[in-house]
Amino acid sequence: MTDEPLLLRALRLEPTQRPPIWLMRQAGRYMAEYRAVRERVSFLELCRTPRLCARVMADAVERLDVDAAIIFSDILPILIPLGFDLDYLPGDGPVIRNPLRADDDPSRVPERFDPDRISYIFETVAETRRLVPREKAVIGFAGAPFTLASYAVEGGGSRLFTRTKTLMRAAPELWSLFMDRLADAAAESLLGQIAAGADAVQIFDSWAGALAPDEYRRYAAPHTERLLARLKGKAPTIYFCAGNPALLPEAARLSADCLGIDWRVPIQEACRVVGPKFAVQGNLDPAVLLTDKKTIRAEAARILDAVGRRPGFIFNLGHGVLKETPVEYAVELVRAVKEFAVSPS
Ligand code: 1CP
Repeated sequence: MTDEPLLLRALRLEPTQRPPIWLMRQAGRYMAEYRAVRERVSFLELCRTPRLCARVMADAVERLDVDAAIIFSDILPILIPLGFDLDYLPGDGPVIRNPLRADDDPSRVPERFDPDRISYIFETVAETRRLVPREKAVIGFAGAPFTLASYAVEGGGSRLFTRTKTLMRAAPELWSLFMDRLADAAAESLLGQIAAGADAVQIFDSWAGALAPDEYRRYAAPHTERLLARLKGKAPTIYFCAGNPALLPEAARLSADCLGIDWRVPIQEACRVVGPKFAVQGNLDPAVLLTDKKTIRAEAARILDAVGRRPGFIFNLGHGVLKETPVEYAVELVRAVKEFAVSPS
């Protein structure tokens, strides 16, 4: 199949002529087209309008000429059907007005998750698939249980995660019940996205790095594995566990197909730690995209050289595109990766 997305071959660890590339947060505030859409609609309205989500992502994919479109959505709206009152405040990010607390009754955690309440996410996948060329992969996504729980317990973004860490220790049964429900909700979301046409799915564990390895093993990993187990055989999975390189050996025990690597660890070191079983995705520091074209090219070449001919490498940033990023610098990165990889220096 000639139009099979390069990303899918890399996820199966098959040799590819060059590594596929896409960028986390490739559609967002750094793009004027996105800012224009957001002048007209709130962020939640945007997430609930599949036609606009697909347009925003398809335009970004065309502009950057990346190999994959992640759907335009967010990890947090899944909390709404679980009874959380979610809002996004301009400039301040997400807030949850009724966070889960350690002394809450376990009956507050709904017994089952109704995927019909997030059907707009499935429609976004289908619309995105229609707009994006066949040879580019469409990636669905969800938050990992720990990262979702951190928002539901803190009531929004956090730096220290003190309430979350207190709840998981003070009320381990409530924690475990809630984490299982989040894993089930994320599984329902991702299975629906796969049914709607997602070629692969990514699980974002953006804040797992707040945990030490033994805490991660006890309080987070089993629930992430519960989620991954439900996706086995349905579509390839990418697990992005950010913020703490000491967690990589733990992540490498999970049954994902690919591990996302953040910018805090040299890519060759990450490849060594995770071993040959996993595809690997990463890990250019997004701050490099604020420098200049020469530096961007040099840093991209450094990563490609370090990875060498390892099968199953997907070029990406080590975290999302920063909002100050000049779009032409992101375009330059994609161009550089495609050129270097075909004719290595
Ligand atoms: O217009 C705006 O101000 C909204 C900003 C914004 C955007 C563009 C938010 C609010 N979410 C998104 C889109 C988004 N979120 C995508 C879309 C696709 C893309 O362009 O690549 C994805 C994949 C996400 C995932 C997401 N949301 C994560 C995981 C990835 C990461 O960045 O670590 C997290 C942690 C969130 C929560 C969230 N949603 C929005 C913000 C500003 C945040 C982070 C807040 C915080 O720091 O806690």
